[in-house]
Formats: sequence, C-alpha cells, structure tokens
Amino acid sequence: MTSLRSSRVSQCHTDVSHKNNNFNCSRTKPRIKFKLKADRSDRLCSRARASASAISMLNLYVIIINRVCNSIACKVKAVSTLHPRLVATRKCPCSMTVVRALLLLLLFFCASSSSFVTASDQDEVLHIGGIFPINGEGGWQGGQACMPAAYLALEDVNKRADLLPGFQLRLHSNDSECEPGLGASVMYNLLYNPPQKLLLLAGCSTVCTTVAEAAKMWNLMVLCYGASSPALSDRRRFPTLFRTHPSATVHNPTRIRLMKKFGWSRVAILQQAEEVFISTVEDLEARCKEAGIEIVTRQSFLSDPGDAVRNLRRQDARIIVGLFYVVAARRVLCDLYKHQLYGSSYVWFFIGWYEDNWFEVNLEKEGIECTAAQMRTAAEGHLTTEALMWNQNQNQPTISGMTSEDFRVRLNNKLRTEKYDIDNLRYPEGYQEAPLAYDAVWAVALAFNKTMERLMGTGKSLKNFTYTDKDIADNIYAAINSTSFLGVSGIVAFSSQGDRIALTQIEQMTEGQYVKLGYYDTQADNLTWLNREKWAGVKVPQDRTVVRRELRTVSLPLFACVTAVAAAGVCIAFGLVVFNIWNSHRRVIQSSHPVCNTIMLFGCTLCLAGLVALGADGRFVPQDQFAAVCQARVWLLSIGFTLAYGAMFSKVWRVHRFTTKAKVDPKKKVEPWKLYTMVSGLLVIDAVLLLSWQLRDPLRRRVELFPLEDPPNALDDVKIRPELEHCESEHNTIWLGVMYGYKGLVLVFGLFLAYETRSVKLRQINDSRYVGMSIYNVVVLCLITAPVSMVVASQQDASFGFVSLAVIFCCFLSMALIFVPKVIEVIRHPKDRAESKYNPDAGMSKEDEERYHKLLAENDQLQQLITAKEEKIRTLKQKIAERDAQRSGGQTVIGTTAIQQQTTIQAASITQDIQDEHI
Ligand code: ABU
Repeated sequence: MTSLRSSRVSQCHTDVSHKNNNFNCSRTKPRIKFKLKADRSDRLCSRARASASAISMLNLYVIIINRVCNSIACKVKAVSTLHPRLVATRKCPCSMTVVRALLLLLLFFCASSSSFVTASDQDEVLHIGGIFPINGEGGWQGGQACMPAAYLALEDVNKRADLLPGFQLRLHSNDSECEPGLGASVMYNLLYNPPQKLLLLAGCSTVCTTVAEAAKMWNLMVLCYGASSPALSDRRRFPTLFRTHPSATVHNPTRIRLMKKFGWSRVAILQQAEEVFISTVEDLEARCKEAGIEIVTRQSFLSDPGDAVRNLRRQDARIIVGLFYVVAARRVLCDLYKHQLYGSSYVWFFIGWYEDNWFEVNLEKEGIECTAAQMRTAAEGHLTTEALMWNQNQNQPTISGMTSEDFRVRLNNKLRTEKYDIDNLRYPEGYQEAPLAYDAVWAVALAFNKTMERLMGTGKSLKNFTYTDKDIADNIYAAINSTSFLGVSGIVAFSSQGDRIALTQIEQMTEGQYVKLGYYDTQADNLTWLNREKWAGVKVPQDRTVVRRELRTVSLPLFACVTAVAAAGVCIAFGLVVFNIWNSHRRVIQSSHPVCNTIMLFGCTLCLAGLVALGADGRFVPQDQFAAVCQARVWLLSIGFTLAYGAMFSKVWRVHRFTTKAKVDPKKKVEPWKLYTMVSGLLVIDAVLLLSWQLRDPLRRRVELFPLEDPPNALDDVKIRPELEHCESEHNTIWLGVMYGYKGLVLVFGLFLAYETRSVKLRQINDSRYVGMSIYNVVVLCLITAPVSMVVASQQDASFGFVSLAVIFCCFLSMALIFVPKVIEVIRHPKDRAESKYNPDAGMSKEDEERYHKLLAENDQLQQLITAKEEKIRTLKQKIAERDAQRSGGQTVIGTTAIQQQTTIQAASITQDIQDEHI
C-alpha cells in the first residue's frame, strides 16, 4: 500500500486515451459510467471492410470521380468548401480534366490507404476480451483502476513495432461487478459476438473462477490480473488459466513467519464465506499445524460479522487473521470497535490490498454505524501482508521502457482525467493491482508474439483461431507459460500452476498511516525487517490472556486458631486420661467405666488431629502428597468419631439394656467387655468401609476451577483462575452415602437410647445421664454440619471453619460433661472415704434427698427429746439428793439405797421411752 507514498518520478509520459471505447466519468463521484458499444461497431466495421474488398477498386474510383465531377458541375455545396473559387462557375471548366485527374489521384491514394486500413481491421487485429469489476456493491471493484491501466498497456503494446508486427491488439471489455453471474453473462457476450476472441482478461476471484472454469470449453486462455483465490491454482479445474495476481496463499508463509517472530502460537481466523478466503484459510490452517500454532477458533460470516466477532471475544482470541473483501472489512472493523477487540491486547492481520483510507470511506453509504474516528481507533496497529505489486526498484526501466514510477504518473494522469481525486489520495479501487493489469496485457502481447513466431512455419495464424482450434490454444498456452519479463509489477513469470511468484511486504497502521515494516521472500525464507513496529501497549501483545492459577487455601489465621484450639483439646484429653488412670481406684471413676471414657478421649484426640489434616491444603502439602492427606483426613475423623461416639453409645446402650430387662440384679456389675465389644464392632465396620473405599476407589486430589477473575492490579492480559483442592474418588457420592448412612444410623440410634434412658440412674454406670447429654449434642451438631459442609464445600474458609467448630464443640463439650463433675468431686473430696460416702456421679435423686432431709429432721427431734429427758433426769436426781439430805439419820443408809434404786429404774424407763420413740 505504501507504494503510493513513494513519489519519485524519473520520466513523464503523455496520456493518450483509448479510442475504441467510451468512458463517462461523473464529476461529482469518481465512478466510471461505462458504455461499451465496441462489439457492435466492430461488427459493422468488419462488414464494411468485407464489402469494400468485394468491389473492384478501379470501378469504385471512377464512379466516385464521376460523381464528384457531376456534383461540382451541378453546384454541389460540398465542392465549394473544397474549392471556394469554383463557387461562381456554373459549368465544368476546361481545367476540369486536370481537376478530375487530381481528384482521381487523391481518391486513389485515399482508397488505397482505406483499403489498407480495412484490410488491417479485418485481418490484422487480434481481439481479446476483458472483464472488469467496476460498479458492484461488494467484492473487489478493482476494474476502476485496472481497466485504465490495461488500456494504457494496450496503447503501449500497439505502439511497439517489434511486437505483433502488422497486428494490432484490441480489447473488448465490460463490467462484471465482481458478480460471478454477471461475469458469466459478459463472457458469453464476448464469446458469441464476433470478432473471435483469442484470450480473456478477468479480475476478481469469484468471476475468474466462473470464467476460467468455463473458458476451457472454448479452448480459450484466461489471464487474471486481479484474482487471489488459491482455488485457482488447481490446474485440473482451470487448465487454461494464468494470473499476474499472486495467490492469496503467498501471505500465509509471511503470516506464519510474523507469528513466530512475535512468539504467537495461538491465533484465530475470521473470514468471509467466499471460496477465495475459504481456500486461503485451508492453506493457513495446514501451515499453522505444521508450525505448531494453535488455531483457537475459525469464524466465518456471509455479510454480517457481528456474531463472529462476538465469538472471537468469547474465545479470548488475541491474534486474529481477517480475510474479507473491503466492504466486509469495514463492517468487521466497526464490530470489533463495538466489542473492543482492539488496542494493546489485540493484533489483527488484514489483507494488504485495500486502499490506504479504506476504513474511513463509504461509511454512510454502506450503513456502517461507526464514525470515521472510531474506525481509525479500531484500525490502529493492525498488520497487513500483501504481495508486492509494484516493482520496488523505482528507477529500473521495465519492458515498456517505463519505470514503475513513470507508470504511476501516467496512471494517475489518466485517473485524473476520469475525475478521480488522486491529488487528495483518493484512489479508485484496484489501484494497487493496476500494474498487474498493465503487465497482463503485456504478457498477452508477448505470448501472442511468441505464438505467431511458432505458428509461422505451420501455415496457421493467430487470426485464424477458432474456439475449436486446440492446436493454436496449446501454442498460446505454451507461450504464456514460458513468458517472463520485467513489468511494472516486477518480474512477471508463471509457476506450473499458472501462479505469479512474488515477494510479500508487511505494513502496520500507525497513527492512521500505513508504515512499511519489512518484506518476506517466501522462497528464500528471508525476512527483511525494518524495526518500525509500534504497539499500543508497552510490549508486544500476547496471544492469549495469561491465566495465573491461584490456589484457594484456608486462611492462615483461621487455620492457626483451629490448630491451637485442637492442640489444646488434645492436651486436655491427655490430661483427662492421666486423671482417669490416676484416680482409677475411686468409686466415682470406677463406676463410670474409665476405659470407655479413655476411649472417648482418644476418639476426641483423633478428631481434633483430623482438623489439622483438614486444614492442611496446597499451602503446606505438595500436590503429589495431597492424596495421602485426603486419606489421613478420612481415617482420623471417621475413626475418631467412632471411638468417641461409640464409647458413649455403648454406655447408653448398656443402660438401656439394664432398664429394659425384666429382672435385673441391682447389685450385678456391668461387664466391661460388653462395652468394649460394642465399640470394637463399630470400629470394625468403620475399618472395613474405609479399607474398601481406600483400596477400591482411593481418594485423589481434584481441582475445582472457578471463573476467571481480574487481578487486584488489573492488567489487560492477566487473569486469575481460582482453584480449590478437593479430596474425591471416582464414585465419591456412593462412598460418602455409605459412610454418612452408617454413621447417621448410629447417631440416630444413640439419640434414641439417650432419650429413653434420660432419667435412669445406675450405680454401675454413674455418668450415663451426662453421656446422654453429650450424645444429644454430638447428634445435633453432626446432623447440621454434614449437609452444611457439603453446601459450602466450594468456600474453603466457611467449610473448614464450620466443620472445625462442630468437631471442637463436640469434643470439648463431651469431655466437659463427662469429666468435669468427676474432677470437681475429686478436688472436693481428696480422701477416698469422704468421697465414698457421697457419690456425686450416682447423682442424689429427689426422693433420696427428701428422705435424707426427713431423717435429719427426725434426728433433730430425737436429739431435742433426749436433751429434754436428760434434763428431766438431772432434775429428778437433784430432788432425790435434796430429800436424802433432809432424812439424814438412822435410816439414812437404807433409805439412800432405796432412793437410788428407784431413780435408776426411772432413768431406764426414760431411756426406753426414747428408744421406742426413735424406733
Ligand atoms: N487483490 C485483489 C484480489 C481480489 C480477489 O481475489 O477477488
């Protein structure tokens, strides 16, 4: 594209407009109104020429002379214009003979030259057809510039005496609008209307495809000056096709080379649904695969690219190769502006043959909803790749004697006469390809020249070519195939597929202008890089969003707190085990089945240790050891639960058995083995289930992925992918169902037993009521925690916090309920005897308490009664003593003895009274 910018002119050529065709160029719009009556006029010319040759030249001259003389003699007006002095003369003067002779000579000369022209028109003109896309709505309307270029070439070729000597090349052309149907119609018109065409020029891939596919039926060569479709490189499908336009596949090695240069290995493709782009994409896909470049998505559209652009965004496409005609390109640009697929994170590869200002023209006409400024913004930074279509050596004379810059000047002049605003850089479509059209005509002339030489000895001539003449067609084919010359587009040569071999150039839109970045020679794999690229961001855009995986772990403070509390719980449990053993001789301990309590404590310890394992996630544990942590969690929590809860369960179970048996010896002891058997039974079931789970379907690390999140310091191309580790086996739900089912049953049954024995007191199991309370607590917490923890499983902190709280609460409460009363009792009554009188764990029932208080009250009454009787005895003794003192004398001794006996009898009688009362 930037070849437009190079403006060195070494030589100027006068513009000569073509004679046989009629162009009408509107002044207001640089759009060609194109009327061609060439076929009809040619037909008439041929007929005229044919009749002229049939009449005897001499007769013709005589007739003409006589007529002229008669006319002169009979005051014909026209003669007066020839010779004003004769106007006054009424009759032919004597000198009429001289005039007659002169006229005869003149007419002979004219007739001779006319006879020469007529012969030339009839026999020495080689006709070719031209199909130019000019006034269409979509596609490539490159005929706007290519047709004037072709006619320039025609003039130049026809001027060359050494080329097609004695022959003129004539072009019969019409507009195809880049519509294959219309193109076919133009072709049939060219073929079925005389004169015989020797070759067709065509432009626009869709039309070329149709024309070239049909032309082989007429043994007609087709030379495409503006068709890039890789599909045209199929020699079997298009055996008579050549093109000066390189195949669009020449861009693909360049694109791949650039992708490698910038380290892009993930690209997307957006294409218009046309064969030219489909076949280009197929080639690109194959090359990407070969180069290890992933094509993340391939989106295509017919006319509205909206959905396709949206999909690109959804797929997080960053490097996008866009293949579409320019009208569609404007729609794409507007859509990518709307969906913000531009800027520092995106790189678009567009086709390089759009005109320089393609993104800001025709917006209103085509109903584009973006402003020119928005289009400029969206277009900024995109890359283009294009085959070089102008000879890069601007001072190098080409086959026509012009340099490419001379050609540019001539073409510009010609386009100016057709009212294109070239001076304001408003170029018609196809300006880039104009050298290809120019060189195509030269290639035709050279090939015809060569064919003529070849046919010379065979008695055949090009002018005798018919659509059934395979021999001449083969000769033309061979001649084009071997054509090679330096044209204004560079070296013109054709590959075995009829393709043009070309260099590609890479450009970038920087501040609204195309800047040349470099060239790539596919054949030599040589990239010439000018280091002029500019990116909107600070660095080369990345080919994908950099996704940083971030493991969601349990928050450290929470884990630390839980670990500290769990450690404290473990210490307490060990302390209580020691307490249990230390005081094992005491009845309060003995009657509570200390081994069961120790098992319970051990279970609590395992559960608390399980909490540490539960919080030990990817922060502490390497991935390869995570499965072991998963197993540890399950084993610790499950076995811990079974031991702690099983111990309590077995106690309430025994109590229930005692209360439900018809006759139980109250003094009968509870055999400890029965309790241990219960715990062991539960433990065995647990172990069997866990072992089967572990062996058949072991727990593994499964990572749950969350939607992408923006990092705190949001960078365009970095996203956070949160992930959370889970312990799961293949049939996780089944195993969890079995485990929860089994433990749920034990919990519910324990709850039932605890409820049933809520007011039962057994001397043999003195703490059964506290155990019952503990069971209530565990059941309620477990039944809440299990489902809740499943619901919040994706929130690591909530889940861990909830489970930890439940386990800690259960363990601490159970230890407190079972051991605190015992500890208090032991502290209160450090001596065995005192403690044995009052058994706090036996729990004084209400009746006992009432009876006790009643006995105390009775005791008080009796004490009072004894005190009263003793007072009475003392009083009586005092009276007796006084009486004895009054009776002192002879009978003193006898009397004293009698009184003493009586007093003793009375006292005995009182004591008896008291005893009776007591009884
Ligand atoms: N460079 C113009 C190509 C047009 C086409 O292939 O249809």
